[in-house]
Amino acid sequence: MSVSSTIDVSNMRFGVVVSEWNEQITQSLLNGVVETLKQYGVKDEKIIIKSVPGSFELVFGAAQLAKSGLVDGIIAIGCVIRGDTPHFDYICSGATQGIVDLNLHGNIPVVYGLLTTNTLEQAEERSGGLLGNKGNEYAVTAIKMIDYAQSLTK
Ligand code: DLZ
Repeated sequence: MSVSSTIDVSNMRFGVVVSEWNEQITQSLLNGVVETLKQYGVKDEKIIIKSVPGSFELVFGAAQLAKSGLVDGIIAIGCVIRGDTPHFDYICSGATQGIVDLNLHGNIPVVYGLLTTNTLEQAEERSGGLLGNKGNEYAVTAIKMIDYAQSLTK
């Protein structure tokens, strides 16, 4: 995935909400996001990064950041790893539906950066390991979606 050179990122402000659970994974995803945003010319001062305790809190975190008016788009980063209880399903469905609702009812795009895996190894592979870093895709998606939103208001 890449961003067209016709897209101007200079007027874009990014919010990133990161979950502390499975921090080693979410920090790697965050690094992937920031690295890619900068690669496309986004300046540090245009990126606001906020932490929340777990993936379930991503929805509140993103909703409040959206309401603040400080950003044009948000990337919600979390990692849920399947355990022995149904907790995985509740957290995944709550966070996922919450992000869907924010996209449907809010004014700015919220990128779904929730990694849901069966094992820690699968999460490692996707956060800078053998299968790349999904954070790169989240950043590209955010740029494209902010461009989409801005194209309708100009
Ligand atoms: C409680 C919990 C569990 C068991 N697993 C995860 C996980 O794998 N990934 C994650 O981001 N958060 C987990 N949490 C915490 C919940 O997201 C949430 O923070 C708590 O239920 C408190 O609302």
